[in-house]
Amino acid sequence: MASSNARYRINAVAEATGLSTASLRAWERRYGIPNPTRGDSGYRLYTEADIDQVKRMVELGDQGVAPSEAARIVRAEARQAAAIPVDDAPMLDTDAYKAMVSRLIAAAEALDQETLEAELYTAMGMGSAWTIYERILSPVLVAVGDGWAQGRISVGQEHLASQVLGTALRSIIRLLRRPEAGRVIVLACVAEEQHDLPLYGVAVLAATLGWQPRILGPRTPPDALAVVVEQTRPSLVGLSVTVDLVPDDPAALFRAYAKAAGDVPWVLGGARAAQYQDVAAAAGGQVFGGGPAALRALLEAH
Ligand code: B12
Repeated sequence: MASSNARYRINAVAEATGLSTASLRAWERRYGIPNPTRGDSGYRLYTEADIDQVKRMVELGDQGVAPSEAARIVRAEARQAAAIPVDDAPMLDTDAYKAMVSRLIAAAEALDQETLEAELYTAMGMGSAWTIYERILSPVLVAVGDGWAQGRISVGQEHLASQVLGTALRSIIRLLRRPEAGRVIVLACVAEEQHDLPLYGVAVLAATLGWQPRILGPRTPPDALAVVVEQTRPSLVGLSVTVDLVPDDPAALFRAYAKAAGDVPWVLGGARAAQYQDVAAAAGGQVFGGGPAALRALLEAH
């Protein structure tokens, strides 16, 4: 019996994922992903989630992960995603969050990926998606960064932490996606900026408030942003800068981003946004320097 939102036939899934219909059937047989249902006519019918899972396996495959391992990761992410309450979950007491943050940092310092993932799975049940970001993921990332800056944490430990937490954040965003969601917000890092995880924080709150986040990620040049703005017609563009970038001509850089945004309002945020206040404002952008409450107000104001 086909489930209500299983509506894609195998050819459409092949087109959407870039996999042949033969590979889709082979993966189904070997790895249980995808897992289509059968329509009254006996044809395989796939859901959006099936397509997402196949795309995720392809993405992992492109990173050199073997299909069987990729299937294990996709299933773990689906279990993790299923454990995340969306928004009105009760808050726990502060000590519970602090204890979880310490356990996650300890697992990262021990380079213990299994414990890190298992603790993250537990953390996913500790509040709304935004609460999990604000009270657990963000404090862990800041602590890891400070540990790195003070020489207590190695680049390897920092990379493991940001990779595993990054994967969890991408799962959260995937879970928060609402087909009926309204306006699009395009989120991108400026010029040479590699820190895209802060954008995922913004996207978690935006998605919780009914936005459709489109995350372009690190180092997005103005002309690439222009194409995405043209095609997606967003209601807001969010740019992020976290480290001291030394663009040759910051004024010209932000004029180029302003041109890329066109008539769409754009906001510059991130740990280092304030230093571009004048040039960004002169180019017509708003510079955001507030905390979580201000971020919510900004997203609700647009
Ligand atoms: C993970 C990480 C990396 C990863 C990036 C992983 C990724 N994909 O993002 C890698 C390894 C690539 C990296 C590289 C570097 N990093 Co680094 N990194 C970090 C770390 C540990 C976490 C970053 C993170 O995820 N933050 C998430 C949260 C905590 O960020 P947030 O700023 O609170 O974001 C919120 C707000 O700022 C706001 N916001 C942010 N963007 C926007 C945009 C809009 C539109 C709006 C409205 C709001 C908004 O909302 C967000 C959500 O609440 C930080 C530590 C830290 N304190 O952040 C160091 C840190 C940022 N890195 C640092 C440095 C120095 C570097 C390197 C220069 C190191 C080197 N020598 O190579 C390179 C720079 C590369 C580059 N060109 O960008 C320093 C920066 C110091 C400074 N300010 O200049 C930090 C602070 C570490 C430290 N304590 O010294 N890093």
